Amino acid sequence: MKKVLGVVACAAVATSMVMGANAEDLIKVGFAQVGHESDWRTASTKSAQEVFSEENGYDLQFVDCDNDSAAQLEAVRGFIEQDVDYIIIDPIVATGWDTVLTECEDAGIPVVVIDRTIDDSDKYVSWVGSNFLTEGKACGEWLKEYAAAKGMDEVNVLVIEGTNGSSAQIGRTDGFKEVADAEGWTILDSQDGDFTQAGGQEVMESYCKSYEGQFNVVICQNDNEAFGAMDAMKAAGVSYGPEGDVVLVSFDGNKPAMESLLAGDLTAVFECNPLAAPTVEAVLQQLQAGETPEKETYMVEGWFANEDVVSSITIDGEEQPVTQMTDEVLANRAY
Ligand code: GZL
Repeated sequence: MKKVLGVVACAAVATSMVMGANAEDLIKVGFAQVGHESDWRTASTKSAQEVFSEENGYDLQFVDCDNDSAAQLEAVRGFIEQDVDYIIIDPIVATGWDTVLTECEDAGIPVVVIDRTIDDSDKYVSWVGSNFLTEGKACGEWLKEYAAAKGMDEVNVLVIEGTNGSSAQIGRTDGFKEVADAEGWTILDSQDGDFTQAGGQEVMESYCKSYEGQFNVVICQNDNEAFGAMDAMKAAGVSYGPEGDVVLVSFDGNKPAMESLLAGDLTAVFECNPLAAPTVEAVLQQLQAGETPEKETYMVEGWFANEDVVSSITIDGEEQPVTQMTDEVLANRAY
């Protein structure tokens, strides 16, 4: 590929993490991060910056792509221009990747995908992340058991989705819908809250007007949307939580959400582990050693509830525990 000097006009500017000498001895890694939209993202970025530090032997070129797919593609092309050793991508959306991944391949730069998936190209060495379809199914299977235990004769659901087109939104939506359809539940509406607190509040404000008195379950596809939904429901006089009129659940499980679960605002949380960077680093070390890493590595994550009404759920034939949130469980959380 011809390399031209030029400024890569990018919404986000690569931030070199190298302060000391001997920069040429460091492994140069370009990381195109989704953005800074959520607590989950903050934890993911912090983990990556700790792992790919200069003292660990890395020169991290970090780009926050601000949830802008065009900026993310430009960031990756910028890494090619800089001739980094490896490129890490957390893809904002799952498609539109084959062209730029071909450019990475032509430049001889291995790509590792972290967290979300790329669904229209396999021109990357390895992916490390979560099974979003399983997370969605876990939410559905838990609600099935919870509704039965609580004698809920109707389940009328509102969903606040994550960034549309992201694999997290696709998987969680499809997984939950599979159970909802099998159970005959009514999904009254399902709109994009963009994984942000403001987005969750805006969608929930609209829902409180359009579906007043019609819903008894709200599924938020991340913690921050759930915090926004709480503000909207409070303002509309809608009660939520185990003692309220509405079952409110979220995905992710960062500390603020687990505190909310313990306090009885959230009824259940379906964990999505943001700490994939150490596993990605192990992949890079394998590549450095000339070894072939696994194509896919899944993060370990669990399911949590405020009460011990449902002690386990079965997902695709496998029984999995549901952990009741307590002070002790909260104190032992890594993030
Ligand atoms: C999922 C991750 C999602 C989180 C959100 O792995 O990509 O993006 O669920 C984050 O909090 O914004």
